[in-house]
Amino acid sequence: MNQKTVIAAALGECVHVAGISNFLRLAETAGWRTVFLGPAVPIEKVLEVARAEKAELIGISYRLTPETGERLLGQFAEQASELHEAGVKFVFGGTPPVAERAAKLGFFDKTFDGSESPEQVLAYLKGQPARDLTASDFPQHITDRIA
Ligand code: B12
Repeated sequence: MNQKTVIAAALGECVHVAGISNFLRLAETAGWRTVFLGPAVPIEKVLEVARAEKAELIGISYRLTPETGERLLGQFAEQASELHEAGVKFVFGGTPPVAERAAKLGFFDKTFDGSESPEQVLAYLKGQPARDLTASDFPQHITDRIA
């Protein structure tokens, strides 16, 4: 079965990539092929690579001024509308105020604001419905935790 590809980048002038690399690492454990475009990537470059890599999921991040982020994400959604209509999924990760504005665009399949646990992010990447975490999600014994 051919692997699905996810690409991810920090958009515009934002250089925050720690969260993106954590996300892509989880995506690898969920069986995705990952392409990391790094910090401060222009909109055009993200879309160019998305087409070249036949990405099925595109992750973008912005952690600076919320108002600037809102404008940039609006431009991104406009320029990515063709891919969006073709069924490519888009996800956003950022600070809570920017994530709130991203969610309001109604463009992103999912937005992450840092409050979600790695298990919840992994569940999304595996296409599993988000569910409330129970005690069993938090192994009680060190050996289980290490596993
Ligand atoms: C570390 C950090 C830095 C580091 C970045 C290092 C790096 N390589 O990423 C450095 C020192 C470079 C930095 C620089 C600056 N920073 Co800074 N930084 C932070 C900080 C503390 C951490 C952010 C982070 O990446 N956390 C990693 C977490 C989120 O990862 P995680 O939990 O594993 O994430 C999970 C999920 O949330 C999800 N996820 C997370 N990210 C993403 C992304 C995608 C695409 C997806 C799908 C999922 C996803 O999946 C992950 C796995 O489960 C934030 C505070 C914050 N809360 O954002 C401030 C913060 C973003 N920075 C801030 C600022 C102001 C700056 C500077 C302008 C400071 C300066 N004067 O130079 C510069 C900006 C430079 C620029 N042009 O971007 C402000 C922004 C405020 C604002 N409104 O603008 C913040 C909010 C701090 C603050 N409270 O003031 N910063």
